[in-house]
Amino acid sequence: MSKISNIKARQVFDSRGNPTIESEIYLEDGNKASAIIPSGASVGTHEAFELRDVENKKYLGKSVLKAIGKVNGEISKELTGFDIEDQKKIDETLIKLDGTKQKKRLGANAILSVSLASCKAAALSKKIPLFENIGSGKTLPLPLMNIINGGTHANNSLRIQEFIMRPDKAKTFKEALNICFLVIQKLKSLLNDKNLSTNVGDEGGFAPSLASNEQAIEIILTAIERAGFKAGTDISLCLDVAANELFKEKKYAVNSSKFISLEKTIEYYLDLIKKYPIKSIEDPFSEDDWNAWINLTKLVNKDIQIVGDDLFVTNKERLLNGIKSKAANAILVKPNQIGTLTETIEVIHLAHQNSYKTIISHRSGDSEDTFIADLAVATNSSQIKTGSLARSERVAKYNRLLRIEDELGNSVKMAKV
Ligand code: 2PG
Ligand code: MG
Repeated sequence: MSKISNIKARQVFDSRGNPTIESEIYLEDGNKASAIIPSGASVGTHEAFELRDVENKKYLGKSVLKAIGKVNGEISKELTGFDIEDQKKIDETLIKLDGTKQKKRLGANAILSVSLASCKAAALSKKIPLFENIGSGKTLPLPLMNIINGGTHANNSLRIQEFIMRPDKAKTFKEALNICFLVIQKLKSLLNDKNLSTNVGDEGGFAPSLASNEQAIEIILTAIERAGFKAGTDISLCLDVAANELFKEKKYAVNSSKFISLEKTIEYYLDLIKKYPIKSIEDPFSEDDWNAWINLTKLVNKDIQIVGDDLFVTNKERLLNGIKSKAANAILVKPNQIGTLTETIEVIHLAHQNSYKTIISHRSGDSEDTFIADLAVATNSSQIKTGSLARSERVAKYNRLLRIEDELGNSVKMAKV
C-alpha cells in the first residue's frame, strides 16, 4: 500500500487546440502518474459540469486555471495521505468535497483528472497493467470507426455527425484494424477520384463536402466492396446522429436543413435501416425526447443497436430511467460526462446487468491519454468509439489496444456483437 504525497495540476491542450487540465499524482513510494481530460463539441445538458474560466479573456474564456487551482489547493490537501489503492474512497471523497449534483463547485474536469490519475498511479504502485487495476475483464472491443465526419465535427454540410464502420467479423483486434485500414485507403482513393477533399475532421474521419447523408453512406459502401468485404456481414454501418444539434420545437432536421416532424424522422430512420446495412444508431433524438427513444427502440429489431449518449450522459439515474422505460438498448460511456472512475464503472455494470451494450468513447477534443482503451478491456465492453485511423490522439488508443492484445496473449477474447 502506498499513500498520496502530493497532487499537482497544469494546463495543457487538447486535439482541437483548447486548454484542458492534466493532473499528476505523486506517491510516497516514488511513483507518479498523470491524466489529461478530453472535452466535447456536442455536449449534453445533463453532463457533469466542465469548469472553465469564462471571464478570462486571455484564453477567450476557455482556460481551466480555476479547476487547476482546485486540484492544487483543496483537492491535494484533502487527499494527501490517502491509500492510493482505495479508488472508491478517493472518488467518494472527491464527490463529497464538491457537494453539488453536477460537480459544479470543483468542476468535473478537475475531479476526473484526479480520479483517473489515481487509478494509473495505483497500477504503477502495484506493478500491474492499468486494465488489470480497473477490472477483471480481458475483452478486446470492436472498433466503431468514424470514417466520415459531419455535424459539429466538420466544416461541411453533412447533417449526421458520424458515419462509422464496425468490422463485426474480426477475430482479433489486429484483424479489425487491418480491415478498417483497407477500407479507409479505398475510401480515400474514391474521394480523390471524385475530386472531393480528403482532409480530416476533428475525429480523423474524412470531411468531404457531400450533399446528403445517403451520399456519405453510398461512398462508404463502395469502399467496403472495393476493399473486398461484404457490407452487412463483414462490416456494418453505424451512425451517430447527435440529434441534439438538429432539434428545434419538437422537430428534427436530420436529412436536410428542413425541420420535419418526429413521425417523419422515425420513418426516415426506418427507411435508412431497410435500405442500408445499418446496425447501430446513436442519439437519433434529442436528450429529453424520451417517448421518441422508446418508440424507435420498440420498432427496430433487437440486433439494431440504439445508443444513448446525450440521453444517458454516463449517468446511473438516467440509465435507470431508460432501462425502466425501454429507451435504447446500448449506452455510450464517456468518463468526463459523469466525473469519476467509480461512477463510470457503476454505470457500465448496471448496463451489463440489464443487457445494455456498452461502448467506451473518446471526445471530439481528445489527447494522447489512452485511459479509455484500458477501460474498455477491463470492463468487457463490446465496443470502443475513438475516431478513425488518423490523428495521433485517436490512433494512440488503437495502438494501446494492440499492445494490450499482445500482452494478454492467449487469455484475450475478441468481443462479439
Ligand atoms: C459524440 C462525441 C464523440 P463530442 O457525440 O459521441 O464522438 O462527440 O465529444 O463532440 O460530444
Ligand atoms: Mg454522440
